[in-house]
Amino acid sequence: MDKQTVNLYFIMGTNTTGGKDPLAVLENALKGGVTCFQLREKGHGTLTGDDLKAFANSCKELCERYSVPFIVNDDIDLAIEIGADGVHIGQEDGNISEVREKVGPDMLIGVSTHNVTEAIAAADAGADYIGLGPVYETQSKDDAQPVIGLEMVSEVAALLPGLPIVGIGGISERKAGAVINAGASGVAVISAISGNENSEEAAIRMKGAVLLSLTGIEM
Ligand code: 3NM
Repeated sequence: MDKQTVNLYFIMGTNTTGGKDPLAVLENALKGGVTCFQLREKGHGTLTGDDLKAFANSCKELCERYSVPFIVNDDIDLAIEIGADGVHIGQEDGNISEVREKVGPDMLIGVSTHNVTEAIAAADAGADYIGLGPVYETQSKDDAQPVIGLEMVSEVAALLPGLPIVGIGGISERKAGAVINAGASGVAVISAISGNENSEEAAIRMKGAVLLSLTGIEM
């Protein structure tokens, strides 16, 4: 998997948009240039069953229109059923090689990691990319682990130079550059895009910050 694919990784569920229409938020984020999208339908009042499937299909269609990979969080069966581009799993969601058996050779597998041991284990087991966090304090995950800071990003990036590493957790437009400078290939965000009144503008500015740090060129 190309490191550029995770430059600006947007995560959303129907309960993370502050009442705004989630499909409108997603489309605006896509217009603003997000490079990857994960549907993370978790927590109170979220969709299940056929409603979730229909919503996931709508997200997938939108992502296809913008040629952006569509990744499903946790729900491997749903990812297979609707033909998602990838699945993202946590440390408690089973063994990566078993997931690979299930999804086949082509689907991307991303894994949430929080330290060097988990990152190396995920890479060894064939993860296509890892999420690494929480880099900063986050309001978007109830059971978030303790903050790992930029030093951990640098440490993991130095150990796994070939692996796309996505920093996650409390990353704002202002902080994105530092995460990239520490060695991440990209940043994954919920609130920085969906919590903003204008998701397209937020994505454009965030992408600019990421690309400036990666290339030194103002976009
Ligand atoms: N996973 P925001 S932090 C979904 O550390 C998620 O693994 C994390 O949301 C981890 O950009 C997080 O609003 C929430 O902080 C990210």
